[in-house]
Formats: sequence, C-alpha cells, structure tokens
Amino acid sequence: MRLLPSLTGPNADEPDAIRVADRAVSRAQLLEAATAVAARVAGARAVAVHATASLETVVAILGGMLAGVPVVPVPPDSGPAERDHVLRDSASAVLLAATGDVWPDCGVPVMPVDVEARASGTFPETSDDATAMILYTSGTTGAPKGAPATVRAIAADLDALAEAWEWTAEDTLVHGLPLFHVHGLVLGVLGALRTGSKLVHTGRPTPDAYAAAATREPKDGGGTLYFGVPTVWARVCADPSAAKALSAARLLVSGSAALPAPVFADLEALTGHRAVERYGMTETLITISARADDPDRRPGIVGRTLTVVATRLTGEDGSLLPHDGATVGELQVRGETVFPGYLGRPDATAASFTADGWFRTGDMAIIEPDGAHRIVGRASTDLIKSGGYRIGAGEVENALLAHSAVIEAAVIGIPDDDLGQRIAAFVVADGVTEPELIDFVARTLSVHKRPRSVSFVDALPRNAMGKVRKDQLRR
Ligand code: MCA
Ligand code: AMP
Repeated sequence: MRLLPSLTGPNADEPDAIRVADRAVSRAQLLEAATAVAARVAGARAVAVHATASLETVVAILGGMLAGVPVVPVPPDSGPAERDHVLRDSASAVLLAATGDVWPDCGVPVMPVDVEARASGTFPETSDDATAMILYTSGTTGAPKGAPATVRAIAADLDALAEAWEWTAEDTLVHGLPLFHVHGLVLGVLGALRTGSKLVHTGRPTPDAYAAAATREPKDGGGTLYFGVPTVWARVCADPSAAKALSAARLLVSGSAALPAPVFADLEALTGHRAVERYGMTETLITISARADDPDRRPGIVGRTLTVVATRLTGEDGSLLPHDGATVGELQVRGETVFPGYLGRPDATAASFTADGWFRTGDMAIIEPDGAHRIVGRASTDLIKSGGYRIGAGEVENALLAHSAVIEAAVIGIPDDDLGQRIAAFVVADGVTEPELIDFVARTLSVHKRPRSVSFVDALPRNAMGKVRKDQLRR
C-alpha cells in the first residue's frame, strides 16, 4: 500500500514493531493478517470496525484500506442509537470485530477478525482521491455526521506532521488513545506505519502505562514520541514519578483540546519538555502545529500552519481580519487535508464552507504577525470538548428527551480541571433519578457522552423566542 510503505519496507520483519495493549506483531505479520481481511471485504461499499484498543482493530482497518473499501470505525461503547445511525448512514456492509467481542444484533453481519490469519496477494492501489475512512463527528445538533478522509489528505497530513516533528523510522511512538478518531487512529496508527516508526499503544492512556513505555532507553526501543489529549497530560502531571519517566523522550505532543497553561508549565518542570501543541479537526485533519526545531514553544500557542494548508480569520460579516496578534476572528482553513464534505449531507457541507471554498472551523482564533495561532474558544457553545472528545449538546439533549420521564432538557459544558469541560444537563422531569439519566445517555449514545451531572429544574430559562438561555444555566 503506497500510503503505508513501512508494511513492505526493509524493516517489515522487525519483531514486535507494532504493539497494541498486550500483543505485538511485525509489520509483515500485520500486512498478512490485513490481507486476509481485505480478501473477504473487497467490493463492499463500506466496512464498519468495532474499534476497540486492540490489534484486531488495526488489522481490520488496514484490511479495509488494502481492499480500497472505506472503513468506518465505530466506538466500541456506542449504544444502539449511535451505532445504528453510523452503520446505516455509512451503508456499511459488514462489521469487523474480534472473535468473542460482544456485539448485539445490529442488522449487519459481523465478520470476525483473526490477527493470526496469514494471507498473501496484492490489491489494486486505490486512487489518491478515494475515501480511506469515514469518521463520525458531532455537530451542535442532530446525530453525528460522517467525515470522509481521502488517501491524499491522510498522506499529506502525515508527511507535513513528520516534517514538523522530525518524525522518522528511528522513533517509537507511544500513546493509548481511542482508535476511532483522527488523533489515535490516523496520527497514532497510520502515522507510525507511514513514517516507519515503531508503535506502542498502551491500551489506555494512563500515566503508569506511559511511564512503563519509557523505562527503556530510546535507543533500546523506549518511547521517543508521546501523544496525549490535555486530560492525559494533566493526569501525567498529577503523578510526578510517571511524568519524570518521560524526560528521556524526544517530544511530548498535545492536541484535541486546549492544553491549559498550568499543565504546560507542570510538564516542563517535571519532564524538561515544552509540549508540542497542535490543532486540528476531524474534517480537516491536523492543520496547525508547533515544531520540533522551535525550542521556544509557548503555552496557548498551537503553532503555525502545516505546509499543506493555509488559514485566515474572518469577522461575522465574512470580512478578512488582520493577523496582528490581537484581533479575534473565526478560523478558516483551506488545503490538501480538508475533507470533501459530510457524507450525504449537502446542507451541512454547504453551511461549513464559505462561497470561496474555505472550511469554517467554528473555532475563534488570533493569529500573530509571525503566523503563530492562538485558539481562544468556539463560536458555538453547543459543541463541548470533554476529555478531548467532541460532543454536541443537541445530541445529548435528544438522548435525554428520549427518556419517557424527561419533558425538557438542556446541556452545557462547564469548565473542569481534569476533562477541560464536563457535560452538565438540566432537565424538567418526573420520577427519574440523576444516576438513571446518566446511565440512560451512556447506554443510548457512548459512555463519554454521558452527563457528569443532572440538575432537576421546574422550567428551563427561555428568551422571548422560546430559545433556552444557556448563559443563565451556566451561571
Ligand atoms: C463511568 N463509566 C461508565 C459509566 N460511568 N460506564 C457506563 N455507564 C456509566 N454511567 C466507566 C467507563 O466505561 C470507564 O470504564 C470509566 O468509567 C471511566 O470513564 P471516563 O471517566 O469517561 O473516562 P476517563 O478514564 O476519565 O477518560 C479520560 C480519557 C478519555 C482517557 C482522557 O476522555 C479519552 O480517551 N480521551 C481521548 C479522546 C480523543 O482521542 N479525542 C480525539 C478526537 P473503563 O475504565 O472500564 O473503560 S479529536 C481529533 O481526532 C482531532 C482531529 C484532534 O485534534 O486530535
Ligand atoms: P474533533 O473534530 O473531535 O477533533 O474536534 C475538533 C475540535 O477540537 C476543534 O474544532 C477545536 O475546537 C478542538 N481542538 C483540537 N485541537 C485543539 C488545540 N490544540 N487547542 C484547542 N482546541 C483544539
């Protein structure tokens, strides 16, 4: 596969080069197992993957990509509403899952994935414009939308990141992020396979597991490059002995949400590293990053644009704003890594691009004269970032309203030292308890979309138009 040359490169037989949780394989073994999957899914319109943190997930994803079939990673804890939507919306023909994974009847045949399977053979190279994967992501309202990522976009993004981070086959990448988002999957798995670096996926992103991967010297296979969301870095800092173990690494990279300045400072004090922050979206992949060769990395600065994209700031009326280090505007992005539009959603696609073809990120930013970007917030408070997960308030509100005892519901994100934001729900309801409603959302959607608190109110505050006053709820 042209996208992932290391699978057939000179080090393909290096033992245990790709480790996920407690099992490891060589790249050649990975390719042979993926080839067995590809033979079975070739010709399908799309294939879904029950995306646990496992080697099976990596094999299944590569199998679909080898066969040129768009792969749809499904969060393993997604409840029936979310799962059915994703399977139906993506027109997935089968669901690939590890043998023994519990998977309730979902109307799509389940195909077991065997990491030990070995098959040879080649498949025609997919075109650069083909969709490699469809990643589902939340908007402010409604169910998650499918964002296709093309082979070209992934290749361009990974190459630009490799350049910015001096990421090479000499590195060992360590992380424990979920394998159904850009961060853990595109950067965290495909990035390793494109650059040829080794991969240690720790199963969960715990401080202990990150520290354990650092116990060997980098030259003996200890981690050199670590990925985490800010919650992970905050937890690492709360465990100073684990943090100190990361001192020997080359780069600690943070993304998916804003890294709080105190966490940046604590990480530097404990590890000697100024974290590399980078910014991106499911729709655009990673577009802005600090660089390995810039020792003067600053908290709150997510870096400069990658070589394959351009950014600009606009005002509410669409006027272009100066990059003067002070003016706040909506950040817009254009370039090779930007997706072609939401799957089957021309309305949402049209709304997310300007007339002259720039993607509207919905993030508010400041750009300094030297090109450094500072993300200062989101235009809509209805997109919540909790633990690095993007969660639409409307999606959680709809899930709550589906409970027979709930009459009205409103959801907001409130600041949280650990998660960045935590989901708080306000409901008008009768005859139901807080834990019951939290559980109900965890089961209907995904566990990470559950409210962390539910407040019962007599009525939701509304303005004259009947719209809920979320500013009042926040107070
Ligand atoms: C608690 N649990 C429950 C319930 N309450 N389970 C079911 N029902 C309930 N009511 C269980 C959970 O299943 C879990 O169990 C445990 O409690 C802890 O859950 P939680 O507190 O939610 O998780 P956490 O450990 O606090 O998670 C923090 C985290 C996580 C590890 C940082 O948020 C995370 O992995 N974030 C990464 C998000 C990410 O990768 N985002 C990238 C998208 P058990 O422990 O047994 O499992 S952004 C992106 O891709 C862009 C492009 C970018 O810029 O990167
Ligand atoms: P998702 O599509 O789930 O990756 O979420 C994308 C959103 O994550 C962006 O629109 C930002 O709001 C946020 N985000 C990602 N990286 C950063 C960062 N380094 N700093 C601040 N926000 C970030």
